[in-house]
Amino acid sequence: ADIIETNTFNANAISMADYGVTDYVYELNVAAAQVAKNACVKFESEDKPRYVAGVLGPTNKTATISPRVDEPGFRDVTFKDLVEDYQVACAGLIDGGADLLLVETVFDTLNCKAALFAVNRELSRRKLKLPIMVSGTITDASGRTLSGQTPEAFWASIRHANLASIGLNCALGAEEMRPHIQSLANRSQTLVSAHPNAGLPNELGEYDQGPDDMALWIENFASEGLLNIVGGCCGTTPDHIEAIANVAKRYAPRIPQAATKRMTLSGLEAFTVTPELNFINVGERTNVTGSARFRKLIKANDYESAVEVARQQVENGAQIIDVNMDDGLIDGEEAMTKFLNLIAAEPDIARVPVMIDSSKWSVIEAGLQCLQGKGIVNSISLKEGEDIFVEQARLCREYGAAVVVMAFDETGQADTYERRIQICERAYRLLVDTVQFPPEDIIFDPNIFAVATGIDAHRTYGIDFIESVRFIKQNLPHALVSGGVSNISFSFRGQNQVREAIHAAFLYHATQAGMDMGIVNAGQLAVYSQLDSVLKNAIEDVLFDRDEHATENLVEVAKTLRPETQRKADTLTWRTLPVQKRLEHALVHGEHRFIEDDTEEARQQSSTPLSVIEGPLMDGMNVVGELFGSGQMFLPQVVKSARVMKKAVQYLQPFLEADQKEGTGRRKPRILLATVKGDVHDIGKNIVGIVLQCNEYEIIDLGVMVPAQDIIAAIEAHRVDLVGLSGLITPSLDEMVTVAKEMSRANMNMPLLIGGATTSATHTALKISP
Ligand code: THG
Repeated sequence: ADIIETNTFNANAISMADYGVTDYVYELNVAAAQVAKNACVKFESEDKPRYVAGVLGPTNKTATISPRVDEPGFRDVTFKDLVEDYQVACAGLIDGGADLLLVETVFDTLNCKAALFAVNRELSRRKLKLPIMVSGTITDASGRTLSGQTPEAFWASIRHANLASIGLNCALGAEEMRPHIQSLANRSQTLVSAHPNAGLPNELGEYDQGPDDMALWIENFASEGLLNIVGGCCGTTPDHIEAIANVAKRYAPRIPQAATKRMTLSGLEAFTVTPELNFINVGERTNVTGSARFRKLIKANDYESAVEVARQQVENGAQIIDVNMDDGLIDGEEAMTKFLNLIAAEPDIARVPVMIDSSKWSVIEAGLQCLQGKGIVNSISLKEGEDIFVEQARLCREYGAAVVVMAFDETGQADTYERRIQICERAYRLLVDTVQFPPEDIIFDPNIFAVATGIDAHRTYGIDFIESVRFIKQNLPHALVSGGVSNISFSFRGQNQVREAIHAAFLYHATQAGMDMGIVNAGQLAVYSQLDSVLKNAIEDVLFDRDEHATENLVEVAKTLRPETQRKADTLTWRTLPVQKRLEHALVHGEHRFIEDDTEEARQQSSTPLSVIEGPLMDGMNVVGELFGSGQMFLPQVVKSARVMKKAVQYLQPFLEADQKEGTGRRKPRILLATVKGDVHDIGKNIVGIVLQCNEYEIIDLGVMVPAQDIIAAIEAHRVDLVGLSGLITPSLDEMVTVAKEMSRANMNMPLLIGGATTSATHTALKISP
């Protein structure tokens, strides 16, 4: 072995408390490091140095999961407790002679983030640099950590810590660990480590895998260049290590991935900002200042309903949620902590990253201490000068968060184009040059203010914001731009139709200029191209300050719009269109009320139920696709369209099945369909499945988020004739390559079909087909 671990897995106060020996933590760590160091010294030589890895174990308490079934917001241990405790252990390890630090068997990334925070504190205090390794553990077939993160999300949550390596240990044998190591190897710019168990335990909890067997499995990943550091965990003996070392030395180490300049956030899943995403929706409703309803719920201590507000945002397509508890009568730190702990227990919400929104630093910090994923701090600024700005930015980095930087300086909020770009540029230079903040983790907010207020000085607010977006995207490399979209329409409070139209027009132009994300009401977005043209013109006159009477004019136009109650009746004029157009309207507007009736009508007019899908429904979805592609629709709207499509297809299902029963009876070709791991999108796949079924195929549908090894196992179990892989997001492209590789490894040569929004013939030919 080149590296040996200290026997300090439980040498932390939280675990030692069970034995009443918390006072010995420092001493135990010193002694353990000395023992290991002595062993190293004994065996090391010029050409064979040996290193001590000072181990920080996970402790026996988790900061992300409540130990009380009926109290999901409760925590047995806090980030602060963990930092304090880990720092003592870390000091002992260093004093005892550890050459590097290894945070291992991480089952909860928040515990790990606390350990890394403590290590960083201790190393800075000593002005010392030591390599830091992190090794997580994936405990079961879910392919996730105990606290629910995928390997990619785990990586995204801790990569800020300047690690020497990331990897996995324990729980699984080498064979079962391989796909998860592959996930890390695909992403990570650092070295990758693996120290699996000697196979899975038998019924008696013993490990049966011998040294040679284990070494064979290790050889399997080493030969493919997945590993830099390798070893053994439970059940392994010196003989295992010897066998592994003999195998490992025959292969070249893995080459780390090149660094990308793309922001990757995480909740339970990783979220990488890519150009295909178009515009990222941050849900605004979990904000006590932005929503009267949410404020009432928090004040009334009705957190259960408040959690539902977050869920509704995510269901409606919010890819991040903004949480704000700033109110004079609410204890912000307490409310933030309580709410974030509660949503951490809801997998459908915790899936997405959190944006912690507060003007009080103490509230932001309280929030940061609750996030196991990589979130966003909203916001920091130069309001109180450079020193505080730099200090807060450094802390954000230590906690591993991205930042929103408001265009605000010592003299106030920027309200002209010049002030906006001057402040953003100044902040960018400080962050990138002084703090070494990664530019892709900076989000500028050049202030969205209300337009059409009647005050002359406000007339350029729209255009100035849009132009500053353009400036930032062109001049401040890799930085992103965001804003609070609903602010723009404050002067039309109470007139939701006008407000939604202003948001749609504003977003259309701001995203064309490069705006990457915005805080929006995810459930309520209008479609730019569907706006009434008189209203749209009046709004654009205001946004672009095209006419000195633009505001009066918009107010006049707004008055001619019918009140809400009448509009309900008006909006039904589309019901008089022919059925094909009605289906299109329903899909584009995400309108589900009449979809079954219209689908039935189309079915009666069609020769087969399948032709309803292939005809008018697909035509409607194509319109949605075009609007999305041209930036006139955003994800939350597409999510609604997809739901309507699903409902239509579900309605047709029994007719499709009845149609098929009249088939021939010969053995049908069998196709396996799956949305690959890391991806939850399945509407396209489901439609393909239905179409194929109607064309006499037998479908084995494995659903979404399917790991490569499950696909391989199912191909074998069902002896399928064809395999179809689906996925919408870019990382799925890599995952499809992985599945194709696994198929080759298993000598499978049936045809492989590739489908999904970001897939292309070129990528398939160049990357997957080989
Ligand atoms: N930049 C950044 N963060 C921000 C903002 C910003 N956070 C807060 C805010 N601005 C963005 N969020 C909202 C949320 C709601 C509304 C506006 C902005 C809103 N609410 C309705 C209103 O006030 O009329 C309330 C309606 C209701 O009570 O339901 O418009 O700019 N970085």
